Amino acid sequence: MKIITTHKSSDFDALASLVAATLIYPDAKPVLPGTVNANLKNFLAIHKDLFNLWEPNEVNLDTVDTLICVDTHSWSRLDQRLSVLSEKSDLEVIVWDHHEEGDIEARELHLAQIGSTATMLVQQIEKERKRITPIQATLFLIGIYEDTGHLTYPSTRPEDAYAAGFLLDRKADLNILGTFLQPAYGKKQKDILFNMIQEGERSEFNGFSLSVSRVELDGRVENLAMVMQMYRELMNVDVAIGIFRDVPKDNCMVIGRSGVDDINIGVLMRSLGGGGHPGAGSALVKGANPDALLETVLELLKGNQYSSVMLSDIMSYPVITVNANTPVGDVAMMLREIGCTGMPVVDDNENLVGVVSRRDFRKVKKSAQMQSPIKAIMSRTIITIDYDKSAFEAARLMIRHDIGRIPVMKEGKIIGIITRSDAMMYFYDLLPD
Ligand SMILES: [Mn+2]
Repeated sequence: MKIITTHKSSDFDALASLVAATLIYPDAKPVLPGTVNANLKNFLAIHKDLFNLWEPNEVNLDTVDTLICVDTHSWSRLDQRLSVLSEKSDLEVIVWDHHEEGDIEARELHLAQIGSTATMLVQQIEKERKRITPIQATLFLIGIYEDTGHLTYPSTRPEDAYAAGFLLDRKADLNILGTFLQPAYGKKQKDILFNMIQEGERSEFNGFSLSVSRVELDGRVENLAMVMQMYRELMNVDVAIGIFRDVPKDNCMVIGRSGVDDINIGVLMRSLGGGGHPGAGSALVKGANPDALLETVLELLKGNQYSSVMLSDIMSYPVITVNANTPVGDVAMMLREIGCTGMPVVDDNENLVGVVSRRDFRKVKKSAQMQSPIKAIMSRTIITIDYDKSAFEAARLMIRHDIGRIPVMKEGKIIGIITRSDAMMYFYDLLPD
């Protein structure tokens, strides 16, 4: 006999994967672990009969020759009643999982770095052209949405969004989905936020306002990121830090939010082993003492290691400039050779006197003009930025003046140039460390 199973404390991705696997392996029995999470319990209260699920003690394990594991491949995460299977030497094992770690050895191992396991199985269903009902499509979509935070978590891959599109096309019902997915801001989140505000300590550092809260959680809570966002807004501070200690798991989740250019939360979180963006980030620290962790965070904040990347770190240099008397034709050739769309124009003393970009060459009407000095067609409105300003400021200038490159100045001299792609590299966190 073949059975399919998934991890205990099953969530929607687990159930979705379990049911999806029955379409790929129609001769296998889906075995749901005895413990499922609260949302799933509500869902099953209504939908259980539709899926023909089995309990572990309803299966004669002696006759099981094939085990298909979905959304986990760790023996310790399976229902304990199935653990005897680990001693079967001739057991055929097939795994579909998006978790990297696991100790179940499989003959057929399907692992992917993807937002949800349901996505992997939906891809397979699509490939095999299996028919799915609207209810199945709804369940699979709930699985994907739950594990990807409605396609917003950083772990989300294009495949998750494609699978979601495929399921909507197969009539997944968004109303049902809304009913069973935990409301983003529910009672649990409200209680946590209330506690945080009551206990939040407001302080100042390096001229910025900061609010910090430590919270003890009894297990996993969804959407803490959103709670943090609201916390920073309500406390009305530049920087907000939350340390959430998951007591049963003995780990701490640090979540930060910053509303100012000079404090880069992503950099701070990276030094704690996490990640993020200038305005928001998080890190999961195992076995940490929240007080010690808070101290580390404060030290990082105060110790300048957080400090926003300065333009001089991300700008392009050396800058290729052109003398104002260079003939237009020569400049055109230079630009083509170096593959640039524009460059700063300087006088004989290397002072910036203008900028020339491809657009300016449209002013050239007669070929004789190719001999004129570049200063005849260059643009004399010069927008520059000082080297100690932030990437945010550079981006704001680019948007306001509709320009794609800004000379970076130090004591009146050009020391570099910041382009749109430099700024994008920064905002999308693509800078090499
Ligand atoms: Mn999952």
